[in-house]
Amino acid sequence: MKLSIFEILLFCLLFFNGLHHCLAIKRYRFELKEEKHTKLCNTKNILIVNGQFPGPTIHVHKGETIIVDVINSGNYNVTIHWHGVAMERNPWGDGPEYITQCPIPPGGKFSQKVIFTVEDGTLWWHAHSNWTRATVYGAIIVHPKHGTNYPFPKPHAEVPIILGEWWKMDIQTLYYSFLQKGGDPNVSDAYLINGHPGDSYPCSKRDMFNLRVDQGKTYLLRIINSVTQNIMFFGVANHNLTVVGSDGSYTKPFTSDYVTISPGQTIDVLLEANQNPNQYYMAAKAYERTPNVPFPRNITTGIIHYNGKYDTKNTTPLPNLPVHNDTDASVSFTNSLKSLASKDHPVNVPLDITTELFYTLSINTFPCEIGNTCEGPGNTRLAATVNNVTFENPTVDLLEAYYHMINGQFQTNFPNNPPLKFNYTAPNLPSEFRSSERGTKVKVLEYNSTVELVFQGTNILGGGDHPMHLHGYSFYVVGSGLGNFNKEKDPLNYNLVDPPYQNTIAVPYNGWTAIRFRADNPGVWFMHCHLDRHASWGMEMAFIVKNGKTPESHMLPPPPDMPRC
Ligand SMILES: *[C@@H]1O[C@H](CO)[C@@H](O)[C@H](O)[C@H]1NC(C)=O
Ligand SMILES: *[C@@H]1O[C@H](CO)[C@@H](O)[C@H](O)[C@H]1NC(C)=O
Ligand SMILES: *[C@@H]1O[C@H](CO)[C@@H](O)[C@H](O)[C@H]1NC(C)=O
Ligand SMILES: *[C@@H]1O[C@H](CO)[C@@H](O)[C@H](O)[C@H]1NC(C)=O
Ligand SMILES: *[C@@H]1O[C@H](CO)[C@@H](O)[C@H](O)[C@H]1NC(C)=O
Ligand SMILES: *[C@@H]1O[C@H](CO)[C@@H](O)[C@H](O)[C@H]1NC(C)=O
Ligand SMILES: *[C@@H]1O[C@H](CO)[C@@H](O)[C@H](O)[C@H]1NC(C)=O
Ligand SMILES: *[C@@H]1O[C@H](CO)[C@@H](O)[C@H](O)[C@H]1NC(C)=O
Ligand SMILES: *[C@@H]1O[C@H](CO)[C@@H](O)[C@H](O)[C@H]1NC(C)=O
Ligand SMILES: [Cu+2]
Repeated sequence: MKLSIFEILLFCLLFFNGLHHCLAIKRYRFELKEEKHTKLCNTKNILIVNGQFPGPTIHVHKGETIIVDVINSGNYNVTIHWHGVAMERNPWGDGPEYITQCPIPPGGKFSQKVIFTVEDGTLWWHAHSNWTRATVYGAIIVHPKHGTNYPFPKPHAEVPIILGEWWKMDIQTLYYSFLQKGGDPNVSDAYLINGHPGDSYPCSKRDMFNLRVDQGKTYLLRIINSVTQNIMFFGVANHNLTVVGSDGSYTKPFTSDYVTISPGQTIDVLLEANQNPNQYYMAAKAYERTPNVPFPRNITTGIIHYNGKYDTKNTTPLPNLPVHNDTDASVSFTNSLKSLASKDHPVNVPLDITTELFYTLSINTFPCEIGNTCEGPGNTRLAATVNNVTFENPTVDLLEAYYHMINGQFQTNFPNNPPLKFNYTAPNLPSEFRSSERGTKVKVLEYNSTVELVFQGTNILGGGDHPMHLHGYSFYVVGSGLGNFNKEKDPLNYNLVDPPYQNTIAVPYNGWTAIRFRADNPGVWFMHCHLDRHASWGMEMAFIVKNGKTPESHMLPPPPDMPRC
């Protein structure tokens, strides 16, 4: 079919909000396929994009729209999510399986329109279908608008540092065995930096990420945590890091010798190559506070390699990272994040709150099926909840069910408060608290309502840190603390001046975190813990944000090639 220029222009105006966007539109091709990869002396097939691991980096400028043609040449259903991209009015392209779309079947294709608006900095993309994200991920770099600069001196070079995880076994096998046994998943065999385990793992001595630097120059490291089961500490030996951004938003610069980064988060840091020419380790390791939760204890390493002549046999020490259960170190880094709050990068924290929500986050149990044995405590099956509801996927995705009013897929009675008030963080909570209710419940928000949501971690079954991720929005993190949230006292200490603007925030172990956002992006938006085991146990829910009154505040129509269930 041939289109006339007039038809092309009309098409542009209708679908891409104007000609400029249409002509500037960049297309990416993402082909997913199982391919051979070697790590830790073991070769196996993994699902990857365009033969690359980590996958390709997407480069855009602030405010651009791109189209990614996702082609599934693999053997399993899959979906791709653009993590941290608000996707204004376009939940259709967001990606979470059974929330905004049905999976792309093997042999299928879906062209996702990814709409960038306010995002500025580092984000990432990953699969959002069971645990396929373990190998399917890559960086998204949002450069400043043409003709504008960073709010810091231009670095000599920019480098994504993607933390990942590697299992010797197949991910589907891992996932099904996890679901079947009802306990914690088998821990991974290695952490990775840009796909490389590094020399603390036997068989990987030479498989190490290597960054060459010139003395006297400054490098922007765009750190992304794509690990599936742990918050991580990261650092570079003998070097301080100056944090300048997080989750696609600039921060007030601050200096630290380590970074705490949750799965889902990005942290941008400036590394000044200001030491004697040598080789210096970078390293990452797990933060895990919950006693008895198994986690990989080894570190992953990479090398900062100064250009020049020196004796490379002089091994430098590893960076001095906090101990694995140092909650103070984890929390104090996160609490240092502040928005830039400048004239060019203002904050817009909602001050008049119309919708107050209080959500508890718990690890729970279900009885094991009769005749089966389960690995949860006392022969139970582990579960997890938000306000005591264990989320279950619908059979038709929520967005489709909402848009086409298909009955019976979800209920709109997600509770604003937990069903029971108790001392959430007290030791030895009664074992009756461990059971939960299964359901597919959503919270409906009026368009333009201003939401305050307080997450409260509970100590049911020992507590945990929960990196909570909201799709469709970034939110201001106005407060956080250890213990129980105090409705009278804690709001007095909220930061309403320069709170960080995040899409993922770790609710501390037996603590709370308060976030605020304006519900001005209509659609169906998933919210979940970004530790995959907690999400798979049910620590998930979704918001439906209604359309506003004007056509510009309505969801866009669905694209013609939405995958079907
Ligand atoms: C994902 O997991 C569910 C069970 O939770 C299963 O029914 C479904 O087949 C899985 N999808 C793929 C692609 O493995
Ligand atoms: C998980 O780990 C256990 C203990 O190390 C091992 O026996 C089991 O085979 C592993 N499971 C899978 C699916 O590999
Ligand atoms: C962890 O690191 C130690 C010391 O480098 C090494 O001996 C050990 O084999 C590593 N463990 C794994 C699982 O690779
Ligand atoms: C890192 O920063 C700390 C605190 O500002 C300072 O004491 C230390 O000397 C710095 N280290 C390096 C290697 O610059
Ligand atoms: C941290 O772990 C160490 C063992 O490695 C233990 O002795 C200590 O009590 C733990 N601290 C906390 C706060 O759990
Ligand atoms: C909750 O439990 C903690 C830990 O035992 C205790 O310190 C605190 O006083 C309790 N709070 C209330 C309101 O009972
Ligand atoms: C959660 O719901 C279950 C089932 O209704 C109930 O037995 C349990 O007590 C509830 N737990 C809490 C902490 O509200
Ligand atoms: C949203 O609400 C604010 C007040 O909180 C109001 O100023 C603004 O006009 C509203 N926007 C829309 C599109 O309704
Ligand atoms: C793939 O997705 C389709 C559509 O939702 C579903 O019917 C099918 O069971 C899925 N296959 C697997 C293996 O999960
Ligand atoms: Cu969690």
